[in-house]
Amino acid sequence: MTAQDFVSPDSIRAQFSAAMSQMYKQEVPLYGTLLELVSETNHQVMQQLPEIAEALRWTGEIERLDQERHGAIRVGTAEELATIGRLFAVMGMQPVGYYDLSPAGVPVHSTAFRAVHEQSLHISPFRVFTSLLRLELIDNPQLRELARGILAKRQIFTPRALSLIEQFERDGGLNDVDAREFVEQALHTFRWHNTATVTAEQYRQLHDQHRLIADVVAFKGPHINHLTPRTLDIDAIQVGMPAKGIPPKAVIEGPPRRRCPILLRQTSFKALQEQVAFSDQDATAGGSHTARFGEIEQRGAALTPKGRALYDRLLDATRESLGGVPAEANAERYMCLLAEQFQAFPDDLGQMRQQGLAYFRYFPTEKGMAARDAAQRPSSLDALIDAGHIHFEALVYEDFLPVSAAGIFQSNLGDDSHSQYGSNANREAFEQALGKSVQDELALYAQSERRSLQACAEALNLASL
Ligand code: OOG
Ligand code: NI
Repeated sequence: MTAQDFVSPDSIRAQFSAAMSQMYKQEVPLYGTLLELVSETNHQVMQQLPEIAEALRWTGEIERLDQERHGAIRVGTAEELATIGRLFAVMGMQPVGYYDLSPAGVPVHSTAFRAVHEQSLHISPFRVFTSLLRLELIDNPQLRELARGILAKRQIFTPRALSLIEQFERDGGLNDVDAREFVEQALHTFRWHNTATVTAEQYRQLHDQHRLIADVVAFKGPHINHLTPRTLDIDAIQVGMPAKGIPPKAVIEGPPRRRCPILLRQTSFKALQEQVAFSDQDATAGGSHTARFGEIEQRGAALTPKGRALYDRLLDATRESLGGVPAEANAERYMCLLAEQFQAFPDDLGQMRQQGLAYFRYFPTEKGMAARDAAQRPSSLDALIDAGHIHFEALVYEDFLPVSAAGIFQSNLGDDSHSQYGSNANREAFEQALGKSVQDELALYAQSERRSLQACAEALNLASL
């Protein structure tokens, strides 16, 4: 077997993402409805605002938009997390970022598995927000042991998936036939099971401690709990959802509506109540569980540390002046306060660039190319931009936001979950469970920006930029 015969991990990821979407459409029909709404809205936006389509054409995002989605899973043990990491590596996905959800009363910490290079992201931007249950945060020792014992007995991967992962690690790749089989086998880990592994009474105990604990512990595997398409106008989606019979959560998480979107805005619809059979009951006993929900997101510019600090400060100030957590009752006031606070964040790509608030991608223009051998021409980046030799667009944010993720968790778990765990970040323990460190997303954006500057310099025949 030579490297030429291996299917690229990017292509395996694209296949897996398509297969996952297909599976989820069958499992959760509302997801299909949501996809239609998002696709209609995206077409409308591109027709009505050709400058948005133009920007997406520069960055190539226009080609990835239709297949853009992220999923989320919650695993129960360190071994499960480590093996999930190896499974995603077969698809070219690396753990990026560390998210501590404990301040929001959710006993998990998380990372996002995704491709890290812009060329790979262009082929498939599929990402999975992956959370690890933190049994150490459960204060009831008996329940902790019950959960530990149940989790120790389950195997969330098929034997064939495990052997294909080993084969990939040993040989350095998978051929076409093996890659297809891998996709099919890997999918099993993410399926929904309508039979629980615990009795109705055990489920009740786990559930009473925390709904999320029941969701992780009581089932055969880490069912994918949502799959999120990317829209170009989340406000239109929020307004359009009820007409399609989909009730949205009260507020859109993240920054307010802007001309130049930043980071990530997300909304979701409440979890579905689904029938399950507990191990001591049959399917007609009326058992149920709520786990799976729908989510939609709009992505904008990746922010530099300076931009991110400004974002965090404005978001904190908004929450402070609201005097509580945004919910149904204060939703309108929250969105007003948010818009007010964010007036302090420049809504113009040029200003955001000059003030060092966001990361960018740079492209040589036709004019720049025509002048590449001219004796007299500007050579600094700013001058080349002013002269129209270089065009820039914001680098899209590929990651998640902890406050938003907490809001999504909470709306899906019911607004009644409180902050009972305090702040308990423990990145070291997470990385130890994972068996490797998570990558720094800011470093990845900076590298991507650097590469685009280098490519520009080469194309324009300049020593450097
Ligand atoms: C994950 C919630 C977070 C996001 O997009 O921020 C999330 C979960 O509920 O498992 O998906
Ligand atoms: Ni999500």
